[in-house]
Amino acid sequence: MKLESGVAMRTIGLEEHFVTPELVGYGASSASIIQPEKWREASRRLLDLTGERLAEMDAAGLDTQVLSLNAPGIQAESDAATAVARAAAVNDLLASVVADHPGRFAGFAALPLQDPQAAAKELERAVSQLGLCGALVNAHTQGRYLDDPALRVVWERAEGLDVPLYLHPANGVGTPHVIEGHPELVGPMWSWGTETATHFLRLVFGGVLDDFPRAKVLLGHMGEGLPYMLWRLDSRWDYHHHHGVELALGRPSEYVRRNLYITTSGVCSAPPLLCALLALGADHILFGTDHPFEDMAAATAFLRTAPVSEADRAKIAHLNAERLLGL
Ligand code: GRE
Ligand code: ZN
Repeated sequence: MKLESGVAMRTIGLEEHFVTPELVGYGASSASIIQPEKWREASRRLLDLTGERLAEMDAAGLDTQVLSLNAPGIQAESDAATAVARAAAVNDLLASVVADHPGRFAGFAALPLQDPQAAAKELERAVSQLGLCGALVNAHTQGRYLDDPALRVVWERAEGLDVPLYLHPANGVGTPHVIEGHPELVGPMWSWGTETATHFLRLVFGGVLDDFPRAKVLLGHMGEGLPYMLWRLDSRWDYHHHHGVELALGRPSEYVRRNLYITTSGVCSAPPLLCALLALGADHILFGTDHPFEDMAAATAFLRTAPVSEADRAKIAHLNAERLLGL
C-alpha cells in the first residue's frame, strides 16, 4: 500500500478466506447466522481466488493474502477419512494458486484433526513439500479443541517445523446457557470471540504451551479481547482456586506475551490496536482483512492511518509476517 507520504509499504494480510465448490457445504452453519443477501455476496467472493480478488487487492494496496479455507471448513466433516482426503486436496489447490501467483498469495493449510496422526503428517507435507506457512484451525473439530491430549502430536509437529497455528472462530458445540434464547449473539459479533479466546486459554491452562514452549499461536480480531484482559487474568489467577492446574510460567499473561500473535482482522479501530500494542508489543501484531466479510480497502486505510509509529506500522504491515511465516 502507499503511505500518506507516498512511500510504498509491502502489506500482507493473514486472515483472507476462500472456499472451493466441493467444500461450500461446510459453510452452512455460517450461512444461518448472516443476512441472506450478505451471505450470497460473501459466498460468491469466497469462490473467486484470482479474478476479482486480485483486482480488489490491487485497489486496496494489499500485496499478499495468506489464504485460508472459510470457517468451519474441514473441521465440520464428521468422517475422518473424508477429512483427510479433502484437506490434502484443498492444500494441493492452495499450493498451486500460490505457485501460479508469485508474491501475491501464501497459504495456511487445512488440517484433518479428526485423525490426529494424519493431521500431523499433513501439516508436515503442507509446510515441507507444498510450501504453506502454517495451518488455520476453525475452533473445535467434532467437539475436540487443540488442548486435547490426542492432538499433542500436531503441536509437536508445528513446533518442530516452527510454523504457527491460527485459531479462527466458528460456532461452538451447542449453545452456552447464557446465550440461549438470544441467537443474535451467536456468531462473529459476540460468541465467536469468547469461544476463540477461551480456545487459547485452554492451551495455556491445558498445559500445551508448557509442553511446547516455542509453539506460536495466531488469533484474529485483535486477539479476541485477550490483550485487554492480561492484568485481570493474572490478578485473579493469583486469587482463585487452581483446581490442581499449575503453570510453569506462573501467570497466564506470560503465555499470552510469549506464544500469542494477533492480527487486526475485522477490527479497524484505534483503541483496541493501541491496547494490543501496549499489552503485547509491536512484534506480536500482524495485519489481516477478514476478506470477504470485511472491506479490504477499509482495512488497508486503517493500517495506513492508524496512530502508531512508522516503525510499528512496518512491523504490522509486513515485517512480522515475513519473519513468522518465512515469506
Ligand atoms: C469470519 O471469518 O470472520 C466470518 C465467517 C463467516 C461469517 C462471518 C464472518 O467465516 O465474519
Ligand atoms: Zn475470518
